Amino acid sequence: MKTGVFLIVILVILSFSSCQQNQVPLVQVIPEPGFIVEKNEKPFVIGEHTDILIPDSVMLPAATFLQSVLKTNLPIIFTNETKQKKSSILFELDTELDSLTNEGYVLDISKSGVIIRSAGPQGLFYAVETIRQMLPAELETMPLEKVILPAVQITDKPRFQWRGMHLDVSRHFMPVEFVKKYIDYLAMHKLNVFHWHLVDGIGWRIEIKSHPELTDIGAWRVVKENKKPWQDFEVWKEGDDRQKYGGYYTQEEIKEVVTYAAEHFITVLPEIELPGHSEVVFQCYPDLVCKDKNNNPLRNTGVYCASNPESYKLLEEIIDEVLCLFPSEYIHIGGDEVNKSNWKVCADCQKLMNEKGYDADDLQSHFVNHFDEYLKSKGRKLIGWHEILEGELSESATIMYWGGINGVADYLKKGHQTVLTTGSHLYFDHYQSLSKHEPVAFGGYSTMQNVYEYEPVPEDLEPEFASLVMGVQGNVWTEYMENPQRVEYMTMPRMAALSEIAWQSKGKKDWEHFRAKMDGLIQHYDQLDINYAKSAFRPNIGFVLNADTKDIEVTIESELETEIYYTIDGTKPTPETAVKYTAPFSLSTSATVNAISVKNGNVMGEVESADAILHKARGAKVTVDPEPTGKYKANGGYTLVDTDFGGTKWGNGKWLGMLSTDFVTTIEFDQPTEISKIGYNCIEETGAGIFFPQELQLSVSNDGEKYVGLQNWRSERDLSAIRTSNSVTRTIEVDFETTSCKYLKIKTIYPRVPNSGVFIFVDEIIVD
Ligand code: NAG
Repeated sequence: MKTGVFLIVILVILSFSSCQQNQVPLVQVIPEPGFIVEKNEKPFVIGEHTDILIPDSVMLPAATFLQSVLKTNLPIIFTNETKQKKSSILFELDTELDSLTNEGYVLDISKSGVIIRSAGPQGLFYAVETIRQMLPAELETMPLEKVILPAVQITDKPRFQWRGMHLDVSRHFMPVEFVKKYIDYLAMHKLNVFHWHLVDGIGWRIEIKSHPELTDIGAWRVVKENKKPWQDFEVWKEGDDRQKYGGYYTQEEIKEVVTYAAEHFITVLPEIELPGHSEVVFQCYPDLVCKDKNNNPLRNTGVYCASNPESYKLLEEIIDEVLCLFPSEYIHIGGDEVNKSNWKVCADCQKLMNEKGYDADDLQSHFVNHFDEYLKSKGRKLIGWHEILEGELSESATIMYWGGINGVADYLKKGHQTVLTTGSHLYFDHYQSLSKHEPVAFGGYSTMQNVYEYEPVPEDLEPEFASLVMGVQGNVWTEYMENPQRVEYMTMPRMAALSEIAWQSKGKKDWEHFRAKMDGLIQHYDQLDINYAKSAFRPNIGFVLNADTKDIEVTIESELETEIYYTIDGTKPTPETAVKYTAPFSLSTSATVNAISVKNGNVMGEVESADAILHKARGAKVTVDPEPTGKYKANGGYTLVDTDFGGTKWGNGKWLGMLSTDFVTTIEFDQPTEISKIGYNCIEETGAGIFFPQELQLSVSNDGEKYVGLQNWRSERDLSAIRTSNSVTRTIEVDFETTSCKYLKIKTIYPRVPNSGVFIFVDEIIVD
């Protein structure tokens, strides 16, 4: 009987909510809750007589958090009553809700009050985070006269147990106050692991009482003129009067952070890098570097000597102190990018390798496994970057995978518990838009939408391997993040997209719904004064050539919802003076399109510009011989005359790339055409083996067979002096006497760089 009534209620509710389909949902929360039932009932008004009822002190953290969210002094009353009193907010621990896990909760709001239930205090806390996002953002900073909660029932629980964010405080030190703020942000997004990358080659940030040199020397470096502080570093020593940069956390501060995190149900995972990424350790203890056969120290490559007992002793002493500070089950031991060159020449390492029949990978495992055993003996577990799988790794070790999306399945098949910090999507030191206004970042490219759409468990992966995915994490390497503001810029709002992957059940993503929900969340960010990136709001100007009319169709869109205003007369757009973009439009003459995005009355980011160039070769037939290399084929020869320029990233799929070959581009006009110049657009990043052309040889023809030389262009640059680690674009302009032709041939000669493959990347070729 009861079940029957229950079913009818559900049906009524479902039919009621389906009538409401076109209305804005009452609950817009990130990450998306599991089930939301909107009740056909008046909302709950929190008033003077509202009490917060808790049967047990374990609910106190969630209850006090609710007080601070509501900015009221609602009394917290201890009660044995499990029934809800009128106008109360009742917290309940309900072990029968085990199926929800300790992190899940049921939030039941009716007009007479609120009941919050979970199997553990963490779930109660998350229910309050949900309430926080259901309330007006202004409440983040000031009390409101009337606080109303819609009548809904939410049943929610996370998909993954590990929902992490990492922060590298070695490359750039971040003050304790900011670390706590960062923890607040994690909690707000229902993330539960803070991976604290405390040490790396460039700076040691954790006080180790038995080895004070690590921070006395290792926490400070000299700021060099014209250098980022992390480049070409030199340690600072007492008495040096040059400007120093750095800092470290005392053990008291670390305890404070760990406690603060625990209050937010966040585990702090400390990372002590070994055996690599440790240059600074050997600046402190030069004697620990590997030695050659004459006992002379080798170069400091940042790698511990795997045969020296002192390496193990030092690390054990460090780890002992780390274990006293961090209660986390896992300890991260790094293990990435180990430069094994010293081991191959170190006399003692060679001896050890010969004795044991090891190669260099085995020696790495020998080192890592030692600490796996050590941590086990102390009741903890080891986790490390995926390179610790090189060699024979202990089966119990857990992996943090940071390769690209295509390698995930292979790593999971190796059979270890794994946290996915997939480099192609979850590296928040990578660029988040293609705008030239983005601050310099490490490289890479992963937009808000790329993060959101990332599905961590590969399709078709056998369940036994899929179940090894413990969760996901965003990594924040700070080589290019000099201060907290920059960290906020790179992590927010991508952290919101990460939280959806981490929390929401598989297959329930809905990008349009997420876009709409972000409106609410950014209002909270604004109130909290977070320096979040405007990248996902930037207007992206796209050109598509209409093959028939040869006009350019212009689209202007932003990833997240905004109002867009544009001009085509070169003036700066403002909401008052510019045209509001509503649909794609056509251009039949060249123009500069300038656009801005506006959200809640605020201009988001800079003016974005793009030149629509309706040149004479647009839409012509183009062949490229030989064909472009590998994946750098874009849309074939047509790419070069489609009026859509390659942009600032050579890997964005818009560029044609040719590896170590001269090549010929032939443009066939519809009819004989008078031309007098070309603009050849190319990109260079010599660090990635990409160079500008050495020479362009132009010739023309009217029958496509007999060609007459027209003009050559040659670079006079000294190649040995060229070093660019960031991409630079350039238009090579070649002018010549006006000539009429049906075919234009451009032979591109690549620069012969000794001992190196050379890529040429070319996109639009403008002909006028
Ligand atoms: C890798 C390094 C890291 C560096 C980062 C930049 C890992 C596990 N290792 O080269 O030290 O800061 O990428 O994206 O990411």
